[in-house]
Amino acid sequence: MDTTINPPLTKAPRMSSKPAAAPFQPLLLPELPGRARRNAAALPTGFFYQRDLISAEEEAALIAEIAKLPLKNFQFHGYEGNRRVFSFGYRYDYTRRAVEPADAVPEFLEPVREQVAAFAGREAGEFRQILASEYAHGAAIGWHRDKPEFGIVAGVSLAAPAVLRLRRRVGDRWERVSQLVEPRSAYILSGEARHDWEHSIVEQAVLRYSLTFRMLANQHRDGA
Ligand SMILES: O=C(O)CCC(=O)C(=O)O
Repeated sequence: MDTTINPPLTKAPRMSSKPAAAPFQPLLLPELPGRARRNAAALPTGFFYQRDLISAEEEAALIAEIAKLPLKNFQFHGYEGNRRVFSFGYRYDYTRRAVEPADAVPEFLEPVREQVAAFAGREAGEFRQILASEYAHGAAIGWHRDKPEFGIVAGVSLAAPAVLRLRRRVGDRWERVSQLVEPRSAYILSGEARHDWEHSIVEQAVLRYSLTFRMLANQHRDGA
């Protein structure tokens, strides 16, 4: 990774156009199994969480637009995931193992991209990919690290909460922590959280949408 272009965030960013953000407060979940709870001392360096990044009205408008998209089941090396997705800006083709251009980012996503960028202390245009995901009842996302072609990653949750799990290998055990990601909240994966830890979303009990904003690891790839 070119860290001059995509450096890890080192401090909790602040939003500029909203009232002062509530202090960063990891929500360690009481229902975690004992082993995970013991390991859940702190969230990884480079992970940031912000409640109420967007308003309820903004959330409702985003859900209405996302529900209209031609969402398709997630395709992964010939397997079909049970969440449905649509990519803007760029998409990752798992067959070709490459980042490919996708539809232009639509107007309706610009305000939330601005809010995410303000939270991350970056420019909106740096978040070149936006992935809209729909998790119907029973949908989940397994353990993974985002592809190395992407840089800093941010997620906005809509409609329902979810449990975002994080883990990393430490010797012969897994260090684990979980964060409840509430509707209208945002999280950032940068630095260690992005590159050393895997993350997953626990199977959903109720319909949830998310928007995943990704920088490219090499922002110069298309002349920017
Ligand atoms: O829904 C989320 O917040 C997680 C999305 C995610 O991990 C991904 O698209 O790679």
